[in-house]
Parts: sequence; C-alpha cells; structure tokens
Amino acid sequence: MRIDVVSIFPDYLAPLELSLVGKARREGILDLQVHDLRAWTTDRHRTVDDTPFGGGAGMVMRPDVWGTALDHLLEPSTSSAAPGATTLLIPTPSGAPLTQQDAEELAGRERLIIACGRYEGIDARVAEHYAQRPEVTVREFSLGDYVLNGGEVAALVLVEAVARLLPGVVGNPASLVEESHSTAPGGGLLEYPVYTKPATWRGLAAPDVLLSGHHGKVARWRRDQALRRTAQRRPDLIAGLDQATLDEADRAVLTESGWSGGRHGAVGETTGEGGGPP
Ligand code: JD8
Repeated sequence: MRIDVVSIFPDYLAPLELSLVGKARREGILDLQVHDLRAWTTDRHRTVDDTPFGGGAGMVMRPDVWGTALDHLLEPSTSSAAPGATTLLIPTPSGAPLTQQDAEELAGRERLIIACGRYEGIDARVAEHYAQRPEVTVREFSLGDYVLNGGEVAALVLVEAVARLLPGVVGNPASLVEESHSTAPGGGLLEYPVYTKPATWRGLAAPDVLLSGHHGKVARWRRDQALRRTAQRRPDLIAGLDQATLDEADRAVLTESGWSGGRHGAVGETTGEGGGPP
C-alpha cells in the first residue's frame, strides 16, 4: 500500500517512523510519503491561506495550492496505483466518524492520500472538485466530537489504524479478530480485561479462572466480561449486535446487566430506566 500525507507541519507525522508502522515501512509493506504543502506554493511567502469569503475569524486554506499538490500526487508518474484505486481522505470535524469498518475497507485499497488542513479548514471546493474526478474517491472523516487544531492527529490515527491491518504488520493476525470493534463474526464487543504477573498486586488479585488452565471457563469468563463491559460502557454497540451471534449464556449475561430478551426477544431492550445497568 502507498500512503501520501500532505501537511504544512510534516514533522507532525514523524511518529510514523516508529514501532510497527516504522517497521512496516522499512520492510516495504507500507510506502508512506510525507509532503510539505508549501512545496507547491508559487509565491515568495509560500502562502497557503487567505481570509474567508463571507467574513469571520481565522483563515482558510487556498484551493489552488491544494489543487497543484494533489494533481501532482495523482499523476500516474507519482504512483503505480491503478486509476480509480486512490482514496483522498480529508480529516475534518464535520466528517463522518472514522470506524474500524472504515479502517478495514481502506486497508484493502491500493493507495491513500491524506490532506491535512489547518486554520479554519480547506476551501470546500477541493473536496468537491476531486469527488468529480474518476481516478479518486473522496472521504471526509472525523476522529470524534471534539475540536483539534488541524488534521495531522487524524492522519496519525488513520495511518496506524489501517497499517496495522496490512498482512505482515501485526505479528499475530489472530489478535486482530478478538479486538474491540472488530467486524469479524462474533466481534462488535469491547475487549475483556487483561491481566499478567504478579498474580496479586497491591492487594488486587488476578481472577482465579484465568490461572485455572481451564480454557472453556476462561473463554466463557472473557465473553461475559466483554458483554457486561459493552452493556455498561457502549450500549449502542449491544443494540447493533447481530442476535444470531448470541447464545443463551450471552443473553443471561445481558439480562443480568439490565438487558432483557424483552417482548420481541430483541437485543437492546432493557428492563431498567434509561436503557442499561444502573
Ligand atoms: C481538520 C483545521 C481546525 C476546525 C476551527 C479549530 C478531525 N475530530 C476532529 N476534530 N477536529 C478535527 C480537525 C480540525 C481541523 C482540521 C480536522 C483542519 N482544523 C479547525 C474547525 C474549527 N479550527 C478533527 N478529523
């Protein structure tokens, strides 16, 4: 996979030289290129912004500079990606929240370009223009409902969330299946709590079942913890679960957590006020 990140603060992406992503780059699994947007300015002040049409505070990033940069990166000479195999990702607080499903879909793409905005954002015509270009798909995404100063943090998150799904990046691919938010069958729950040595720490003991060596009981305990945690912390995920993935034991845990099979036997119905355990 090839990923290009464009920013006026390219050093912000330096952490992507570290850890698993850095290793994936050195091993050639991931071709990640970071670019300074100012490289495509034409004036002596290397201007990338101007005052907002319609007035208001702050500055807006110019479409023409972004156009020159993105046109260059989309030129066939710049990347071997097949036409149409490129996704242009634009982080913005007004975007759709990024999900694990998005990360899994993007991990199957040949090429990503991430346009990191600053100031009040990028002129809206950039996304509009490239959405009309057949060789690229445009996706505006957000990290979540809080405001950052720019798109670089979102680019760091996206690159890590996608790169770790590439074959050969994470040592044990099986671990990817069990993770929170995994879209794999049986997934969609938050992770169970994890423990390691010492067995007792500051008066707190690791759960006996985990030291029992009884794999069946360990698996059941972990499933119960994941169901209970999800019901308590992310009831929206329980509502989104495929019922067919729940067995009687699962239902019992959900009922005990305040979720009942209800009239319709539908997951997501609660017996308590306010939807979910006290
Ligand atoms: C891109 C400029 C700053 C945003 C005026 C503060 C994502 N979840 C998220 N929160 N914030 C962003 C984000 C913020 C950005 C840019 C993404 C480009 N800013 C602007 C509008 C209000 N300043 C984000 N993904």
